[in-house]
Amino acid sequence: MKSKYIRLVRPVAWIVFLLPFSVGFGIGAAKNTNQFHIIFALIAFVSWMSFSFILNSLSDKDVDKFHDGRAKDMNLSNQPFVTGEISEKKGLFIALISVIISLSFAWLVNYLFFTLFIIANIIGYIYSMPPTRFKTKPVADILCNALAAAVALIAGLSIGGINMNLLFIIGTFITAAVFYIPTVVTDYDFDKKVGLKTSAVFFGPKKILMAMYTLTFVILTIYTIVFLTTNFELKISSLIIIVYTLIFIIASNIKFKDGRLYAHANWILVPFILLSVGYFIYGFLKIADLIGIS
Ligand code: GPP
Ligand code: MG
Repeated sequence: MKSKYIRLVRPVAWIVFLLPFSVGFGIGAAKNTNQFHIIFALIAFVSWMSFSFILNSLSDKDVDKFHDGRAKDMNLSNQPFVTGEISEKKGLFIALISVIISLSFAWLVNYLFFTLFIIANIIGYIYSMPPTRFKTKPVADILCNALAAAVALIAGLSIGGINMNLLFIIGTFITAAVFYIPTVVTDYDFDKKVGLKTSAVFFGPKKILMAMYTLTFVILTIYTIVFLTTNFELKISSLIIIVYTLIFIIASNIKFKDGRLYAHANWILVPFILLSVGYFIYGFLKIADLIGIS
């Protein structure tokens, strides 16, 4: 089994937020982007994720013990607060160190990046921890993830600091909501059994998937406008998002049977990691002045 610290912070699951962050980095990067800022930004990102996932494991300790290993990056019943390999006190201590590192390095990037990382860490906290524990509140669970993805995108953009497009940012927020919905529908049986009132449990899987189709229509409209009105790299990005969202929606629809959705985590994880790597390479090529944009 993986190290208890890996099971504590769940790096594979970070990929979900790495994608908007790397898209932002790729699009925002420029010839004069400070390379130290990229390293500082990555440390801030990793520590933010570590903080958010430790708190999530801690607050989910009593429900994760019933997890059967399905549809996740790991079998959550093996997370170290469930197995007792890491004490709550030690976990909280590592979380505290993580948030301090995250904000300290964010401070070294720029003011906007720092402000966004304060917000990102607050979202990580209120999503999992009482009294808010938004992961168990209908709509709030979706909004937290969508907002965290949008914040990650803007933070990524702010590293290089160019090419911010409001419509593209709004599109990212809605796209993140659309990608989050099937995951919460997949968790439906488990969340219902353990008494968590997520959006899927509250509205029912069918209704929440209907909301997803409506939002997909909004996404297609937004990215079509971005495609028609912006430069080459935003055009390509819009096209990628349109095509992948459509494939994802159709795949989710095919897999939805008898009011249940059993979607393997790899439908998200594999394309997300490939796209993240692609955008990082693209950003570095721009910084090295090997690619120009028009
Ligand atoms: C997983 O939540 C944890 C996160 C999505 C981290 C939250 C961080 C943000 C910045 C929003 P979960 O408990 O709903 O899912 P899992 O069952 O995978 O732990
Ligand atoms: Mg959890």
